[in-house]
Amino acid sequence: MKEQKNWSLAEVEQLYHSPLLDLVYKAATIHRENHNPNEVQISTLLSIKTGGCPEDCGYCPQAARYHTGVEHEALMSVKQVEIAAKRAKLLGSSRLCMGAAWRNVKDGKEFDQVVDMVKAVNALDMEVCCTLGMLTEKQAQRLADAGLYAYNHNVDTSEEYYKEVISTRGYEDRLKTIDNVRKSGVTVCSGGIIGMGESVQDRSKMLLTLANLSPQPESVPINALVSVEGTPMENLEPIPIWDMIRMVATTRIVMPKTTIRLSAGRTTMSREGQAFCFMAGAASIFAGDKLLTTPNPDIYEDLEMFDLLGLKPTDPFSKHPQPETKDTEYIANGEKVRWSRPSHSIEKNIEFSKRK
Ligand code: SAM
Ligand code: DTB
Ligand code: SF4
Repeated sequence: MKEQKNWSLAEVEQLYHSPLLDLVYKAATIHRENHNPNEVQISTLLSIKTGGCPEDCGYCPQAARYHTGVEHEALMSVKQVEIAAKRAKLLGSSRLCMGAAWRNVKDGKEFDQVVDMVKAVNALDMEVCCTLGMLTEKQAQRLADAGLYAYNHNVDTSEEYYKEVISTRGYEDRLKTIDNVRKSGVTVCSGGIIGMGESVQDRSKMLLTLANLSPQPESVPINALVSVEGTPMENLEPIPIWDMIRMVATTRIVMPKTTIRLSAGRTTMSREGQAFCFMAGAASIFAGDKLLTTPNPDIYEDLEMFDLLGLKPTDPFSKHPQPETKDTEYIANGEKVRWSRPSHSIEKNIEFSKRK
């Protein structure tokens, strides 16, 4: 296997600042060598537990200490999640990312319920991703055993700028959770936000942190800040689209095999701008009229954009095989549900080959 390149800050910054068309051309070439350039994954976000978070992330409308108008909502039931996942799948989503406004995962009834949600969505033949805050190695292993495909935990920015944005936890806490996820065998999804007042050097340092993880994250979401009234970042202006294009292109070059996700902030991006991002290596969008709590483009407008650009939604598990689950049952609405493997599953294939 080809050895992973160790990037330096000067190299990443030089890439970011290179003439835009050279940068995009280089990124697009690498993208085509490693991915199908006409495929973009449609993913859906689902806020399974909203608001009331004890952390002080300066960008986040779900932090309890800011008055943003986000209503606190208790943890959803497994049945509600199943219904939302089926709906998302019908609209073309192959990945469901369940987000909880938690500082960290606590063992107990609520975590057991999330484990059952993971089993239920995996049974629908969709990639299941969770973003629940900090996680121990043991908790990551439980999610892996339930069939979790990916865990999202963003580094968000450079280590230096992180202190300006969040005071209730440190950068090393983020890296520790990412390491716990990696050890469990679940794929790693980690990226960040641009437009929080950080410098280009901070953006480059963030990419350097991610690119120098070994192995590199399978998935990197790039968010543009959605500035929300009531948060300390309420007055920040949206970033120019050129910054997003540069960020996507640089990410593509330093992490050639990673799936880059064009995440928050698409409501202010034109179709031309997004097309440029797909050209530069973005291969996923979050679809549906809501992200976790903030607005997102209308799904039918996104599907029209796919048509216009000739893009095809990516099938689930095209990059990594579907995870196995260790048990066969989960609880939905107080009732035990038998785990039903999708038709192309290993077990069914074995059964089928035995019959022949
Ligand atoms: N509580 C968990 C955590 O912090 O890891 C999971 C949920 S949190 C909302 C997931 C990610 O959403 C954050 O790490 C951040 O990158 C992104 N995010 C939150 N608010 C945002 C905003 N206003 N604009 C852009 N991205 C945002
Ligand atoms: C990620 O990097 N972006 C998504 C997902 N991972 C969880 C979340 C975006 C949230 C935007 C703010 C909100 O809607 O509350
Ligand atoms: Fe809480 Fe996550 Fe929002 Fe931070 S980003 S306040 S940890 S929900």
